Amino acid sequence: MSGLTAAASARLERVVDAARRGASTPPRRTRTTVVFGRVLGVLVIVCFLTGLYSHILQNPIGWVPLFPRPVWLYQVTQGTHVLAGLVMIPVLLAKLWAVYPRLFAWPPVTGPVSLLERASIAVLVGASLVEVAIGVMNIAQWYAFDFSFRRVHFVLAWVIVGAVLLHIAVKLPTIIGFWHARPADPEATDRPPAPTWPEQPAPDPDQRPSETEVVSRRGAMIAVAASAGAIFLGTAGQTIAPLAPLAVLSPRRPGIGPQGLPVNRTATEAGADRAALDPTWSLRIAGATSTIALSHRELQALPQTTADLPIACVEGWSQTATWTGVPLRDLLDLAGGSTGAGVRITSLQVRGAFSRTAMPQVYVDDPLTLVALKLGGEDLDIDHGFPARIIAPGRPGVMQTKWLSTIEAPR
Ligand SMILES: Nc1nc2c(c(=O)[nH]1)N[C@H]1C(S)=C(S)[C@@H](COP(=O)(O)O)O[C@H]1N2
Ligand SMILES: [Mo]
Repeated sequence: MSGLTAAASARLERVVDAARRGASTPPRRTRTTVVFGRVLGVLVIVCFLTGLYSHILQNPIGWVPLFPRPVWLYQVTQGTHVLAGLVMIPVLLAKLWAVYPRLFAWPPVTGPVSLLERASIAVLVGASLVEVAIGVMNIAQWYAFDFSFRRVHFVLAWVIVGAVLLHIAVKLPTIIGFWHARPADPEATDRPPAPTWPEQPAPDPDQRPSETEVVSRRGAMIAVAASAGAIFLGTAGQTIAPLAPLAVLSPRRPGIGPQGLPVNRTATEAGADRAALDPTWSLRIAGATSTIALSHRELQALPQTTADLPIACVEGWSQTATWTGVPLRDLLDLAGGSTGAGVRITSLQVRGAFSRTAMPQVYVDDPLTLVALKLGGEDLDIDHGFPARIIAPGRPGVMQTKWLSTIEAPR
């Protein structure tokens, strides 16, 4: 038994030793780590802010104002969110590769600060990997897990940002020390000793990296930049129209689908097809003072508005199309106007999420919020929401309810 333990600990020592030696290979030099760290930091901030924006649009907070215009705002923020998250993958892996020997540093913890430091790194690494992995699964429409993607993605985002802040706080003395040691002070030859686990050690002018080290470090950077670039080009076309032909890595591409527009969930999948094709269908609208029901023909007889508006899916694809329909506020006016408290919208759909949405008042008031009947001048395809769907400016695709059944202003 004790022989086994001894063998195991000898083996562990060898692993730790090898890992430590790995730490001194040129591309893993601290500067590389710092560069990857900064790029990662920027991508994390971009993803966090754009993600927060998307979250607020879907879960409005009373005092936070919402902006329907510019109509392409969400298209840009969410496209950026998904692209930054995808490009992050090679950078995250490179950062892991660059710091991995430190994970074997011995002793693992030297005091309360180092404990905090190591804990923040462990949390950061773990949470980031899970965050990116479930994000990729989601945009690939592989909904394999039972938990709510949005809730977990949101909570992990805060965990990651907290760990980053903790990480920076712990490193602050090193960072400040580095800045103080830096000024061109010719007397400052006796620099403070480089900390044993520095993120940004004072550069030692006597130890310039050799030619080969520079090349391999550059090689590491080029490899990461190339894979990040390939991921960008292979997916950006899902939201940046001119790049569409290159979007070989993206699950949905602009222009592919009925009426030249992608579909997230078909009428059959949603169990909405029978009710949607029922000739006795009518849209029930409850306004401030009365409730009316309008048939497809009656809706078509009202004054129509045509506008170019994007469908901008939370999963990162977006496409602008020409929609024609009746402004929602005109319809509410036929039922006594709105109540100022937004509207509740229900779909004919019987299966799956998104059959109900709440629409805040700013969108109800916007003249471009339409009960759309046509797409590109033709009646809506059933998979785009025939007989009528909502299309509002600046809102996530998931709230652009298809196969409308009722619209009610809470009284
Ligand atoms: N009733 C209903 N409306 C819905 C959905 C749905 O599943 N059910 N999917 C939403 C999502 S996630 C998106 S991105 C858009 C896609 O619109 P499209 O299929 O017309 O392109 O519709 C939205 N409207
Ligand atoms: Mo979506």
